[in-house]
Amino acid sequence: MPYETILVERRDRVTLVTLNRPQALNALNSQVLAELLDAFAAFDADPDQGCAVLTGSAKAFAAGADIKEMQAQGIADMYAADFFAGWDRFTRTRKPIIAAVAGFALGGGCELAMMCDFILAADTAKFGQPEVKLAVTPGMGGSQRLTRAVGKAKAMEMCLTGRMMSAEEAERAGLVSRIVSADDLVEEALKTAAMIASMAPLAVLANKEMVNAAFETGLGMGVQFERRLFHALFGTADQSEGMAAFVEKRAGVWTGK
Ligand code: CO8
Repeated sequence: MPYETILVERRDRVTLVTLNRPQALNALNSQVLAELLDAFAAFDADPDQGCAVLTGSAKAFAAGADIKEMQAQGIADMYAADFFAGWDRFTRTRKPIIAAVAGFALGGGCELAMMCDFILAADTAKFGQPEVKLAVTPGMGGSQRLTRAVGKAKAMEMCLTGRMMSAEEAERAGLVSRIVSADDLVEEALKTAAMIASMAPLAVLANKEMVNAAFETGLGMGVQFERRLFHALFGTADQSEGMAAFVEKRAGVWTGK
């Protein structure tokens, strides 16, 4: 499928996906969604790819869902099409995705960043859920993921006032894992992705799955789920190789088996 709204590059075992609608500050419309779903399905299915980076431009990661596309829609259109339910498929990508965010990550843009596995923020990043100013609400999971990430007080204030959070505040609140200078953002994200992609592939999948389970289960079930996945990895060739390599003071060589 040829893409018009995103750019996709493969760098060794890392896929770099760049949102590319500069005229609309990377606003997310149905075409962006379809192209992202296609690109990330291909990434997930490719055994040579281990981690992805999703980024935007220096000015905007994404300034939200496309207001001009939504403007004329009524409830019948939205409900019949289950508008934007396709984003749930994005969250089912099994391999890790790092969001590299510079500039505006607003509304659906903030929600998309939060659907990724972690966020690296440029010092220029600004996060917000300004939908209330359009007389609507977050619709791609923002009220839920932001609340889990930063707690009720900040999430409630941001959703009710639409105010933006700076990169520093976002890091303090736990929304982003690290801040890097805007000039270094994509290279740093690619470096981090390459490190993840160099790990044993099944262990990477298992680590992602178990951290995500923390959002869906209580503590007891979550700890049990972790222990069972930990046990399961002892059926893999890479576990034998990883532990032998440590004992023999050499680097592990992974087969993904
Ligand atoms: N949708 C469509 N177009 C947009 C959007 C957007 N979200 N954001 C910016 N643009 C367009 C502008 O209309 C403008 O286009 P044009 O040149 O044709 O007029 C172009 O991008 C540049 O934007 P500005 O001139 O406004 O740039 P500024 O630097 O002056 O301002 C801002 C930048 C502050 C980011 C400003 O553009 C802005 O406030 N944008 C809207 C932010 C917003 O409200 N986002 C939330 C959208 S609603 C949403 O995301 C809901 C998600 C859930 C939906 C799920 C449905 C089920």
